Amino acid sequence: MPEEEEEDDKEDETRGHRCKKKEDVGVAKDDIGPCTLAQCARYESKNVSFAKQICPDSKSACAKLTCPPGKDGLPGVNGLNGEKGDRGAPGLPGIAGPTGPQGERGPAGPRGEKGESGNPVEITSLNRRLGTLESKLEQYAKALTFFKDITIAGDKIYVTKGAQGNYKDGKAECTNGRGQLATPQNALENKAVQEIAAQYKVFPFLGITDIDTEGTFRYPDGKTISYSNWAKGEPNNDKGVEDCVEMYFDGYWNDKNCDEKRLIICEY
Ligand code: MAN
Ligand code: CA
Repeated sequence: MPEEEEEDDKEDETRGHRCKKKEDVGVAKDDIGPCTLAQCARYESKNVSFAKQICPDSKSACAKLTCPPGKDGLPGVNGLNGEKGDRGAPGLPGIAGPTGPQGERGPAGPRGEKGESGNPVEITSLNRRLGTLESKLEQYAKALTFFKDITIAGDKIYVTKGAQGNYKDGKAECTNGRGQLATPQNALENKAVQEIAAQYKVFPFLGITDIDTEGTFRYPDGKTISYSNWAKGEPNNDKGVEDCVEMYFDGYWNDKNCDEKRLIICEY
């Protein structure tokens, strides 16, 4: 090793640093340390450009001993693409869509609990009015039944004035009185009409005919009958002229010519 360089190394060791030799220039800048004034002068005298790399402002600042790091180089060329990464976590939920159309009505909910009992004062008042109505009704019933031409059968009330007429007259008589010809629709009602007929000793006409369609008997509202009590062999539309219905004293029915005169019994 030449003497000069041994001297350099020695001096470096006393300062705790190692100054770069010419051949080391170009290594990472972190390896470039401070220079002594003597080193700078010596390097400068040998090779100005080298000295400036070690001590860029060697003419004056090299005396301050610090060689600043070089500037960053240009970025290198991009590397090759890496391998495809793992699938990422799901993204955040998107924005809610517009409101849909209204759904169908759901089933009825369960029955609620029984409510509290009503105001006792109101109930007392209602009970008093109900009692008044009941006794008034009883009074009317007594007055009407005294004349024996009113019969109550279930939900129906049968009334007669004892008058007679053909079907057309009887129908008009009853509808004028805001009722209709007697149309018994069960055995109880049939019996009530039968008793009135027996009492007056005249067969009545019922509010039932097959005037619209032969063989199809209907009530005044046009509905087909749901109850009948035909006598044996009836209805037979005798001589093709029997569209009305009379009741015998035994309660059985016979289809009969509407022009005959019969007892008029109305129902309410
Ligand atoms: C007999 C039967 C009845 C019919 C009458 C007519 O009694 O044939 O069906 O309605 O005669 O008067
Ligand atoms: Ca007949």
